Amino acid sequence: MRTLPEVRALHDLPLLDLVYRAQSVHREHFGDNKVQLCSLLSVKTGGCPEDCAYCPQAARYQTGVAAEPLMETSAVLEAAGKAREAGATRFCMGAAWREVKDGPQFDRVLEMVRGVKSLGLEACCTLGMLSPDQARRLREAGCDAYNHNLDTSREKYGDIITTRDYDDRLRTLRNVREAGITVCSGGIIGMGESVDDRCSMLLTLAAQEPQPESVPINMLVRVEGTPLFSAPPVSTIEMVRMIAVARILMPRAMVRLSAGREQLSEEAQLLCMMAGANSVFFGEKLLTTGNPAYAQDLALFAQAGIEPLQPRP
Ligand code: SAM
Ligand code: DTB
Ligand code: SF4
Repeated sequence: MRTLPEVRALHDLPLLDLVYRAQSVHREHFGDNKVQLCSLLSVKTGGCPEDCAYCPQAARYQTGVAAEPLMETSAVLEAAGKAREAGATRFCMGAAWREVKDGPQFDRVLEMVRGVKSLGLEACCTLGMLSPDQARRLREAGCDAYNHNLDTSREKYGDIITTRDYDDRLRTLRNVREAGITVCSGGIIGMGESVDDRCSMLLTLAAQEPQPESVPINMLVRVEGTPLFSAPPVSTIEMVRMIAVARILMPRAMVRLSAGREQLSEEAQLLCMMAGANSVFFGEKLLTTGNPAYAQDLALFAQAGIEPLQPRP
């Protein structure tokens, strides 16, 4: 599937046909009832110079998120240890930076990555733009994955973010790939984009060679003070369609049901899993907003016979 009309036709199939196709593709490549649990920690919160219209951490919006300095490594490793005890196998560290700058702060992030790896967790970072050399240093420290979202289509991008462009995003993804780090890249629905914008973003992701190993699909968390606070909400079914199309276009990727789970009923989350989602953020906080508590998720998985992925030996 290579053209936008083809992807759009898939997206618009009757829902049950679409979910059936996505579930068939999913079973062919995964054939199990496993879900990957990834824990997220904001290691450097707020005060970001970028203008991403959805983001509570952009300094220019009054959202009540206080800017904090980069966390100490010991505190990060304590959080990582707790996440592992709760059952997470991947630990993702997020920083509200436009880009990584060489120096003591980046050195500290490298130390965090080494520490997370020594706990037996997969290490993932999301730190903004990266140069080829910085990507290489992250890989050397043991970083397994780098999250850098395209967020929306190339056509829509300028309405959401003006302080960088789509090619900057694609360049960082290339630097990550070339350093031998796996790519985690996806986007957000609910920012006033059209269905074609959503399909176009998925097409761009799927056209990457190789395709991203991980594709987070976020439903906009509307945070007061951000320009998108009053964006109209998207329906659950739109989320299911997005996940199903991502699964069909990227059969081997971990498709992550990411931000927005607090707005989805448990049944809706299970429908997303039927449509091919096989990973979630685990723990009661995303970066600055809420997420279901550990116990709530574990109870849901137990009820549905979904098993958390075990750490790799
Ligand atoms: N600053 C880095 C960057 O932008 O690449 C890393 C952190 S940034 C917060 C990571 C991702 O979180 C964004 O690309 C966006 O997809 C997602 N995100 C941020 N705010 C969100 C919101 N309110 N709702 C849903 N997703 C959001
Ligand atoms: C991704 O796609 N979603 C996560 C993770 N990658 C870094 C972030 C979601 C952030 C939601 C808003 C917040 O908590 O600040
Ligand atoms: Fe900064 Fe990332 Fe938020 Fe954009 S999404 S404002 S780059 S923290």
